[in-house]
Amino acid sequence: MKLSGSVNVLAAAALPFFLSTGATSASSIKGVDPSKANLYVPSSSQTWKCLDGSKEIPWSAVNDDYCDCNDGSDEPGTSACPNGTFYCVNKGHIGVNIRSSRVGDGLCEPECCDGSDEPSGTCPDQCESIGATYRAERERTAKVRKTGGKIRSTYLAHAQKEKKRLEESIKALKLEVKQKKVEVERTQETLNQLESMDAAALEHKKQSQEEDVPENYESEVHNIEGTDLITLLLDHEKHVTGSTTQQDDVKALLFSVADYLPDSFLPAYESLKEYIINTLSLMGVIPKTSSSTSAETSRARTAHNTAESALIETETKLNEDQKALDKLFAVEWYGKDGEWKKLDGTCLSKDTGEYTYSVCLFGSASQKSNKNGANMNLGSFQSWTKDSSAVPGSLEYYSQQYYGGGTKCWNGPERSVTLDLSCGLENEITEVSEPEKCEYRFVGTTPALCVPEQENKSGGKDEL
Ligand code: MAN
Repeated sequence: MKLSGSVNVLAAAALPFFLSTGATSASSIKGVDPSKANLYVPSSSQTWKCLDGSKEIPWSAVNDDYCDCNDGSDEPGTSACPNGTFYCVNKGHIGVNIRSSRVGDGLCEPECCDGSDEPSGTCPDQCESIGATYRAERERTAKVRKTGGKIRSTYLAHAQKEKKRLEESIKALKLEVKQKKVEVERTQETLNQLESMDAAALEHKKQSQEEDVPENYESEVHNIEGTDLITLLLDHEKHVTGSTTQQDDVKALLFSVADYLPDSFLPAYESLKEYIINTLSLMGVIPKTSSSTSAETSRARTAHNTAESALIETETKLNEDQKALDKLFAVEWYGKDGEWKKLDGTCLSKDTGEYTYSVCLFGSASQKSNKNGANMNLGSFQSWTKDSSAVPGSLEYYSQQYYGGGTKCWNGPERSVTLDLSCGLENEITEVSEPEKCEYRFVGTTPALCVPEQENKSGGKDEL
């Protein structure tokens, strides 16, 4: 296999079976990982113990191309043991362990760039150039990580600012709620007082006219509930007053009805009457004037309603701010440092020719036809990665977002998007594909993932 170009460089970095993490001096025994070199020493009687301690063999049996040890440790430099490993020194690049079954198979494995796993002369040693390209690439990504990290720290600062803003707002809103509750109580008390005064006045009026009530009227008004009140009142108007006018007469009629009602109907009647008068005046049937409910009572009721609405509005806002604060540093939302909050609602697009794909982070994703502008809903934010093995809060966890519940595909699932993210200087979508029908994959970059190297969980590397 020919080794050249950046693909092989990346493969050499990504594919190693084991990266060495041990000592830097190579063992004199072929294929031994430097971290185990001190274990490959003969006893005074020229014997050697398998690394699992299961057997003692002559020192000469080490790397004799015959497998003696169950753990394969006696053949680090040959392919004799199926379960053994071979260490490629890869001077100039990174030393790696490969499976010993690959030793002497005639293939030049990219990860063993020095060709030491094959007989001399089979594979060229390309570690110097591969190592140099690899280091240049690492340097570049380290730079991006560093610059991106600076952008990321502005995201963290944004979260802190947002935290402060919300905390202050919550404090002020709590105080406001307290004050508005007092106002609701105060207006309620005033209203109660005025209503009882109105009721007393009504009672007085009723008593003074009681003798005029027809004997059978009480039984008739028992049917008042559920009756079309307007019809009832207009009938009443015809029969009692003989009037057919629409304005003051309607009101006069409403007021006179109260005089004939039994006590138990008065409160319900009063509410209905006010409603009718208000409705009629709104419709322009009658002019807006006072009713038997005093103008003060109407004003008190309006004030109470206004106070109640204002309280509800403040309580809603308080609730919203409280929720926003809870989400700000929640691992499953904007991250334990709140680094994602800054990107909440940031929309990214990618034109692929046929469609323009978009995603508004933590919102929804769409697919817009460039031909006719038709927009397809690809789903809304459901969670960070769907890979349950990713530890919530880890870099891996934040490297993928899932958007689901989009427009249903004909004969298929609801449309959904998996957004794979990595560290980059820009917030952008770089690739879009549809690996399965109606299941889309967006690939993108963001500074939010540019964390310093030590926070990154990748394993140790031992460059030679
Ligand atoms: C539309 C688009 C495509 C999708 C088909 C499925 O044409 O949303 O991406 O594959 O519908 O029928």
